[in-house]
Amino acid sequence: MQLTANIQSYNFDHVLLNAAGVMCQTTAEIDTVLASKHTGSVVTKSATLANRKGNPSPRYYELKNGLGTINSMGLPNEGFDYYMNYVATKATEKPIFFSIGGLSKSENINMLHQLQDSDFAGLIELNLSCPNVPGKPQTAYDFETTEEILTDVFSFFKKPLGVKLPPYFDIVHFDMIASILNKFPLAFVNTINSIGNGLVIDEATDTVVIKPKDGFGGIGGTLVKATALANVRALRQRLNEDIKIIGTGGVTTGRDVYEHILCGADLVEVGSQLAIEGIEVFERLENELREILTEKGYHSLAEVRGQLKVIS
Ligand code: RRO
Repeated sequence: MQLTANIQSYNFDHVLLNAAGVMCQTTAEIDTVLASKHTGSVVTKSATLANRKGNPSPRYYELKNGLGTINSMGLPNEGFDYYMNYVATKATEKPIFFSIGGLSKSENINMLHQLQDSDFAGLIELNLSCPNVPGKPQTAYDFETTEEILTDVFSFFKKPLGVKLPPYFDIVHFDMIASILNKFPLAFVNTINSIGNGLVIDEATDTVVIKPKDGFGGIGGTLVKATALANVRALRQRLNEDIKIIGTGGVTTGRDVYEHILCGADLVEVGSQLAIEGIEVFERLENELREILTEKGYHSLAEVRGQLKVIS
């Protein structure tokens, strides 16, 4: 059974990887994801030029009944040079996604120049959707700024680059973001980041469950699956076919992975459930996915990708 995918000349032997932010801040964590026999790749924690401690704790919480998670980590990371040093010294067959999440356009351009001039031979993910840095909006909700940034980036950047998008909730917004993204030679888009600025309340104490921003934070896991599938599907229907899609959001079972692929995902990322279950999640999800494919008589993911049916 082939569970493979490709983005440009990069081949992935497995369809699953972590979502940026989960199990990828330190070299030990990145190594753990890479070493799994059931991952196709790893994405590193979104980097800023300088290292950051992030927001005060508590800043992550698991909702009851497997509903998902809320986080307001605030972009804690070891700094750009740390991840550059990692990819420069790590020998691996798996292509690596290097995620950057600068706090300004110039910070992102600075990091991209350094990546361009380096020997890094993997893929780059530009995070335009962090919901948790106080005072900083989620860039990709501002269509004009998004186009301006991509215009500047592609004026010099030649390596394979994708963008991490926030969830959209309006058909016209799907049209608008897709028409902008289609102007650029993007290798991929990754959809969705967490649903920004949700609020979760502790039943026993009537108190918010995380400290930053008085409790507002990004929602992930089961609660966001329908939104994630809609974004994967809507973008697959609108983007140039050479822009691949990484589906992220609400994956807790092999069936969820299968549904992302039905909607058109090339690779599928696991965030909340990886945080909850640990590295073993990839083996379970891959086994569950294989079972579904076998039961339905498929021999590869290529037969499933984008084949969602609608009611005529
Ligand atoms: O670090 C975070 O708070 C964070 C980031 Br950068 C992001 O892109 N998405 C998210 O849910 N949390």
